[in-house]
Amino acid sequence: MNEGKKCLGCGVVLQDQNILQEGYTTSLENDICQRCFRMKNYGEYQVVTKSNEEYLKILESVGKTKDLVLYVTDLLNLDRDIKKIRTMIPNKMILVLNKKDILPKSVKTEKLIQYLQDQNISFDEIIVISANKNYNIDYLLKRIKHYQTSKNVYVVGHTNAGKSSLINKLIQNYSDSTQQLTMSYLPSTTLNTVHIAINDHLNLIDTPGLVEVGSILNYLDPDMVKKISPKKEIKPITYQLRKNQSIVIEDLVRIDYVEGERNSFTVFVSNNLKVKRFLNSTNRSDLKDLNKITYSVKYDEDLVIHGLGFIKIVNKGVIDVYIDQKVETFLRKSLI
Ligand SMILES: Nc1nc2c(ncn2[C@@H]2O[C@H](COP(=O)(O)OP(=O)(O)OP(=O)(O)O)[C@@H](O)[C@H]2O)c(=O)[nH]1
Ligand SMILES: [Mg+2]
Repeated sequence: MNEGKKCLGCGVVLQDQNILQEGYTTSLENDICQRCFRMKNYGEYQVVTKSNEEYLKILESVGKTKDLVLYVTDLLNLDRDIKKIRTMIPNKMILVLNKKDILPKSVKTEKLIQYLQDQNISFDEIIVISANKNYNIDYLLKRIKHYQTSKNVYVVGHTNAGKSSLINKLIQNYSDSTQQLTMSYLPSTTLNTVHIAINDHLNLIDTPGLVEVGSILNYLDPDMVKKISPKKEIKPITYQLRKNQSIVIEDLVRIDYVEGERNSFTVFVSNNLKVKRFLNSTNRSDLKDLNKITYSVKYDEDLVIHGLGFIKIVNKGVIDVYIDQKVETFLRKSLI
């Protein structure tokens, strides 16, 4: 394939030979591929499955530069292993916590920053933003200027964290460019690096996101992916559960409270999802054909359902979680 012109939306190398392959466009005169064109103009989304091999190569090459890196992660789906990317590349790095707008307004920025500082991973700074709501973007730009070591600043992180959305916001706010990176609620939107000159002193480089195999996003159809992706502030629902009661989220996950005193479960997922409570779960078989994992919950922990959200559980107890076995779940110290 020619190593020539790249799509300005997603970075894929453009080609006009094979409609079934990545990067197809009807004419090489075009600036974006057909997939980006359709996503931008018709909201028609086309799923691409990407391996992480290329991603790791890109990270490796970023690590060979001395350039500043923005590591973007989204607050509803905080990377389980923030250390991983940090230890892979030694660059100066700002941890950018995106999508502040979907957490309840009562959650304080300082508390989120403290939560991550407590994990003892070295970042030059941790900054909370919302790319969609333009929150704290001015401050982020100031800090980029402060830390940058050359013109180039790389933007990395898992898929769907909002890297391209952030860069678009910076383009919109601070440059004359009309270039728009392609954004979508589906994983693997950006397919290769894309360079964007914000001004003479700042060149942002978008990268494809790391695909996390444990994320539920990989296993749902596009409509459902859209439904589980919150656009607005989440209105958490709290359930007081006794032993043998359950919470069921759509037909995605069932949580049985099997052992413990009366306990409080607060569900942080998209408001579009139906959440039900069973007052007596012993006689209900809903979703019990899914894979079961039993957790012993300690005081004040979140059950994280990768890609979907989390459930804050206040007291200790034992829960059974029924979920597709490909989807990763885990406990962590409560975020909120
Ligand atoms: N609520 C909310 N949604 C956001 C925000 N930033 C991005 N999103 C949404 O998150 C989804 C993913 O955004 P992208 O910018 O495509 O994410 P990305 O990190 O570039 O993803 P890849 O290219 O696949 O690696 C889209 O549905 C965005 O609208 C934000 O600040 N708040
Ligand atoms: Mg992207």
